[in-house]
Amino acid sequence: MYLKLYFHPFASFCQKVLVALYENDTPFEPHIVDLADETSSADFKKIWPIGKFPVLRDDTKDRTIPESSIIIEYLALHYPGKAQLVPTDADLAWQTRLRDRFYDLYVNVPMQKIVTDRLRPAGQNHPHGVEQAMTLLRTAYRLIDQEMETKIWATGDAFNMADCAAAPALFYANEVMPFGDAHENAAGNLGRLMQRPSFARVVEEARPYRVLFPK
Ligand SMILES: N[C@@H](CCC(=O)N[C@@H](CS)C(=O)NCC(=O)O)C(=O)O
Repeated sequence: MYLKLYFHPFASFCQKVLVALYENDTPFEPHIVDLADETSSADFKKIWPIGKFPVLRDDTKDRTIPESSIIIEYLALHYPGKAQLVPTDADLAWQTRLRDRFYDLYVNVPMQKIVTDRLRPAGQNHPHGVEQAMTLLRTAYRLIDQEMETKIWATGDAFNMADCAAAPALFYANEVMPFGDAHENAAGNLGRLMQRPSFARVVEEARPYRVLFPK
């Protein structure tokens, strides 16, 4: 029985989990959710009423697992592969979780705020929220740029869960607020992530949906 993944190929948090699955060639049954479609959205909310994806369903263990980081932790525990995405060393593990939280909360979330604001109907925008998101993103870029001066991947030499989080977050953030010349190390990091076969595959699979991205 395959693991089932409820997701959308263009959604950044879903891409984070796809990277993790592809890193380990973990077999899964894809279930694409279209939140814009009433039936698809209603069916998905029967599985996870919060209505945010990705969500993993493991019928073998009768478990429903939401939240991208928790899904990756679950996979590392129950379906491990060649890539150790959550280090077993406790000290490295907390550093990985810290960087994972950083990319989710201070890059992915503000990036989404900027993108979703562009999708709002005229007159329903939230300029103050967007300004706050841009300020947060600017600070995050500065910190990432400092960190990546000496690192190959988010926590050092090994690719792990924090890099799964970093890849889509940085990819889309660079679209809405380009790194520019001031953040060469962050740009270099994104370049490496894009060369990584797991993320290159994710980007390729999301290509048909790029028209959805607001200019
Ligand atoms: N903390 C969640 C965030 C998930 C999330 O925000 N997913 C977005 C797609 S990238 C979503 O479901 N958006 C639809 C909505 O908010 O209605 C995670 O890490 O999985």
